[in-house]
Amino acid sequence: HASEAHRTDLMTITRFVLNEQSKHPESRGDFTILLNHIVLGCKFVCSAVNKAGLAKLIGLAGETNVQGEEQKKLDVLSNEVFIKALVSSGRTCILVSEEDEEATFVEPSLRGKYCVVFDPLDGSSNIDCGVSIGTIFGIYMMKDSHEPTLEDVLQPGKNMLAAGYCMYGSSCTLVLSTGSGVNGFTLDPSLGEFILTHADIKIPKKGKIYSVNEGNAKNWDGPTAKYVEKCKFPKDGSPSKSLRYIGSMVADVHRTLLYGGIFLYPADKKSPNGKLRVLYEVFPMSFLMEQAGGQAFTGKQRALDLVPKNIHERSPIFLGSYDDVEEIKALYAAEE
Ligand code: AHM
Ligand code: MG
Repeated sequence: HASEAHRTDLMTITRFVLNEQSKHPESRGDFTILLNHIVLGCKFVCSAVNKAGLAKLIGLAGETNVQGEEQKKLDVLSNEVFIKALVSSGRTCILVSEEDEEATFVEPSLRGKYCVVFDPLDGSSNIDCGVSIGTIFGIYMMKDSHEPTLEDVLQPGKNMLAAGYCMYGSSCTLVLSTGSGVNGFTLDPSLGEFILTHADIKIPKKGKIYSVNEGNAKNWDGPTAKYVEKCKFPKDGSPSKSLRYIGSMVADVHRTLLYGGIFLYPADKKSPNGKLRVLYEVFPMSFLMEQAGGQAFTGKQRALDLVPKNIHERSPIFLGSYDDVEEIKALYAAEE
């Protein structure tokens, strides 16, 4: 009985990834071990976010608690947890975090073959008011296992082996792609396990929602302005689109993935490269979008073809439903 199987035969994220990896005869479980450490970080951050209001973890950086220890801000704490979990996995070599100016090179005795780029807690403006925030990550394989250099992480997004995010929202949801589709897992707090709840996510071919910070409109370029105008006042008789904008990339992208539509963080006159970071925001989300049947475009090219020159580089990004991104591509092509 299928329904009974659902209740007793739990597809945890570890089991799921082990199944996937078993298709690769050369795999020795290293990826599964790495992922387990990422999952540990996500569970920790989830629990810290849930307790944040109560435990006064928020906004107290610099202050001391009763034990005389310094209280850490949630984003600083999350970063430390991920760095320590990733290093101790023994499977990583280079770590790039939004929180750290410099990349972390893992000491030789703990070194593995993977590079992880991540934003431990994205959506900082939403932390203090309890709105959804998330962790974003991407995984590369070292080019060669000799001396690691920054070149190992300054690779185009299409070279990523895996990417994902975890959203700390009304439930804790981890969305992952290892390059063969996209799957979503929800944390069962009573088990402490992520259970497969969204198998093989495909983004609708066309959506009814656009998602952008319209407060920046006065500084937009022509194609972005034209596109948003079309969303509001379509000339072809199609219905106008709804606007949804949380200001938390993970939440805005998650909704876009499930409901369809487009998420935009364009260039503007004040920030000619947009706001979002190539390595740990734009690439992982673009990887997931493509794996779900959508597209990701920078205004000039396929986002995953970008080759970043430095680890904190930014890029404009338009991502979401295939047809919607096709429209913005056409507007940029007409500009040239
Ligand atoms: P952060 O890394 O400081 O949290 O900034 C990234 C966030 C994204 O989650 C979100 O898409 C974007 O910034 C929102 O920016 P804005 O407030 O300019 O609309
Ligand atoms: Mg961020």
